[in-house]
Amino acid sequence: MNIGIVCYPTFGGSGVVATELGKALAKNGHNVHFITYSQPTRLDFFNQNLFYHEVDIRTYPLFQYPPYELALASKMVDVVEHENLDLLHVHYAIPHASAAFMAKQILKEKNINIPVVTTLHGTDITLVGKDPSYEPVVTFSINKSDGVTAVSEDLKKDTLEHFDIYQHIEVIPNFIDLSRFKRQKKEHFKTAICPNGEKLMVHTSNFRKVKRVEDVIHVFNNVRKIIPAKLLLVGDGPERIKMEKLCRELGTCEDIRFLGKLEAVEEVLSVSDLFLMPSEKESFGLAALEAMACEVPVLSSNAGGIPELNINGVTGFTCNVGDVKDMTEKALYILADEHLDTFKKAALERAKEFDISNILPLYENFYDKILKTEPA
Ligand code: GMT
Repeated sequence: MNIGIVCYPTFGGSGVVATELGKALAKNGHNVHFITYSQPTRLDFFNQNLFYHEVDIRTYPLFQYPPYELALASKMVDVVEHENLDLLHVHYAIPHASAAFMAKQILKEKNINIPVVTTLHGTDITLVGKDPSYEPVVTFSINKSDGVTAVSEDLKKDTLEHFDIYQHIEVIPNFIDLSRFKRQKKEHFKTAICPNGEKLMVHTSNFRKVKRVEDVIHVFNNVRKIIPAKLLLVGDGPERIKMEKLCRELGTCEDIRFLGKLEAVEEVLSVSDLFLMPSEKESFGLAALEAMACEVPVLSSNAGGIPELNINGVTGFTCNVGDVKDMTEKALYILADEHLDTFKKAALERAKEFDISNILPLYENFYDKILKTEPA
């Protein structure tokens, strides 16, 4: 198949899923054409079946806001036509699904039918999409897609509850490449960070409000009063400065390291004992899956689709959003020497169910089904 993938090229979960999916499809013999405004962060290797097309965004003094959606639609038209694409797969509804609809209509005028698959990732539905300034376009472009997937049952439910959707939504969960995400021998790194055998807690995110990084710091602060522990914070974003201030106020700075946007996050996960994800909303929780693949148990909130991944009492615990007291108790339970290994093993076993080899065929079968459907 010749497949076009449209996504955000950044560190965000939707871009990571889209890029890793494209890479896996290419390894399976498909030609994959990425269409984005810059090279996707995880598109970091050469494969003869992988192609990248950059969206040219021309600005003009009249434009207070350069019309990215138009430039993207035009690029989609160009790539579909000249690379003979069979299907466009757009990740994140805004503005990719509506740009794809426009491209599809333009191509129809040229007697080209291009099926569009839209994957909903989370904030395009749970936060931004619901906003009245976007809702009508989001509803329309989901309904006009030829196929729609969501990354969890919870996200599907949320979409059907908040938007007037008549299109079927197929749930295809996030996945992990276990050949990359696995526990590596990095003991020297652990000794450098935890010289006295402290337990190592870790959080990775884009430091947006919805991630509740302050709960991570409060839970850590409570834990370290009882057992020796350190905390690594990976990623960066709008809440970072406030979080640094909070560490200073709590006097925890010497036990916390802000590592910024790390590419080789699996190296940090390889030496960690507990991953924290106290998010207010989370459609799936890809970062938690990456941790579990590296044998790290997860202490999370029970928001959104997280409980579909993190099994309460088995691979970690799921607590009510903001319940720092409960999270502290559960963190101490997991970190206890007599429990930790059992949780670590269970986390890995659960992660194996989401290996790319199990999830890739779900996308391929879905594409086949869409391609066999007569155009409306
Ligand atoms: O978590 C973020 O803020 C990034 C966001 C994105 O769109 O890039 O991630 C969303 O998509 C991921 C991949 O499908 C999911 O694993 C995340 O749970 C989801 N984030 C939220 O729902 C907040």
